[in-house]
Amino acid sequence: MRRRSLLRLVPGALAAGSLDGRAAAGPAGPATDVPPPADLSWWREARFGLFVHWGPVSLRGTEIGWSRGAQVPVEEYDGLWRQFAAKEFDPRAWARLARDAGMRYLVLTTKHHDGFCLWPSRLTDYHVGNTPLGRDVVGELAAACRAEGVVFCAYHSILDWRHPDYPLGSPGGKTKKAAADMDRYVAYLEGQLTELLTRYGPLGVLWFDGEWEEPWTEEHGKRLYRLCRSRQPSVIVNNRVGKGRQDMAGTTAAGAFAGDYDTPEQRVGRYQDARPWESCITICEQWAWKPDDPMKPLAECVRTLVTCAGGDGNLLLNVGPMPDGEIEPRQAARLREIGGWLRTHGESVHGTRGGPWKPGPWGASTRRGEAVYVHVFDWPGELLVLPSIERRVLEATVLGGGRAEARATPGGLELRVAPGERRAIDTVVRLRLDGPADRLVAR
Ligand code: FHN
Repeated sequence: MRRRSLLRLVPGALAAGSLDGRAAAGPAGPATDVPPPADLSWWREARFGLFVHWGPVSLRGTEIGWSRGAQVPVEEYDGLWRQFAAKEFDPRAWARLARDAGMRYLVLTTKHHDGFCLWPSRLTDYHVGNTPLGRDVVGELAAACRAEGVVFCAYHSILDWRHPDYPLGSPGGKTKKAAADMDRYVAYLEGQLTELLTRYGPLGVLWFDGEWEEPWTEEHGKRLYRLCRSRQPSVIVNNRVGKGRQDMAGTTAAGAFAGDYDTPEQRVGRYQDARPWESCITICEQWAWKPDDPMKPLAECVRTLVTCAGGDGNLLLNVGPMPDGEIEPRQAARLREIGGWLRTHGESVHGTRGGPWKPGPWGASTRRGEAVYVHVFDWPGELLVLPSIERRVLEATVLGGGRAEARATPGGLELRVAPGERRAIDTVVRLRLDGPADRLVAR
């Protein structure tokens, strides 16, 4: 991906009263030739979603898209659909797993960089309908999500290294196609998005990707954004629709068309409350399934979620289902463990905003109404001392049970929880304040 030398981070300074549901426009003000950003309030409340990278490539256990013409010869890669039977594919089980993990939305790769479509598109033969599986994965999963109360969302790659009209090819966009026709490819892309936007009911988010290559322009991005919002006015569209994303930090360049939110990748975004963001991170290392792929421990998963929420952002945690259609049992078990933690601590994540104390080596904080949740990962000692806030603490308790003390001193707010009552992963101290917490300045 094209990398910019200088990382220009969006400053996290909190202007009092800016914690509302609507996405702020890009740093240089709203692009006038696209509709205003969508309403992100449900999505911001959700805080936690499941990312699913899946396709015939899972039969090879190599990385989706990128291994085409690299670890896997193009011909072999493009022939994998013939063995894609996925006999254990159970969309209801995927949706239920997301719900049990405490996730509120699910983003499925409808088409990744390899061009394979997980719905029976009328615009190509290279789709799941022609495989031994033969089922409409998008359609069935959208219905299953609705049945389980999980918002269904669609990932879609703008680039397509297999499509003859897309100018660049595998491996990794490093080859050129002499007979390509980008206008014809854009018509194909827009045609497929129209299928997705008109066949499967409301989509929560359109999660675009693969916008970084030269053939795709900002004008293409704005046109696609207009198409999506005209078909589904409430669909949320990420900042990978145009050319505004700067780098893997996922923030948007000043003045660029920004879509509705920023997308840090494989890292937790920095504290930012003026513009929504969501970190996408793999539960293992690869996006698509790989045998024995090292998996993140529970503590890391929980702390990553909490640090995203403490930075006023979302976490989209990724799994790659196996070729038989099952989500690997150890990954499913990890997700349920996260769900178990959220059953006790969910009030300190869902429906909260980040701050008033920005994430630090000690942990992070979140807030809602008159409550502030201090998430302590590592106690610096007997006390944790935080900068003072312009509110009195009326009561301090430990979520899940346990006593806590909060003492305002000239040196700051002192928090104390006896070692025996602390939690290994995250001790969540709930502070009840003498008024709303949303106007407290983050620091
Ligand atoms: O190349 C893709 C990658 O396979 C994966 O889909 C991630 C998810 O955000 N995005 C791209 C890399 O930036």
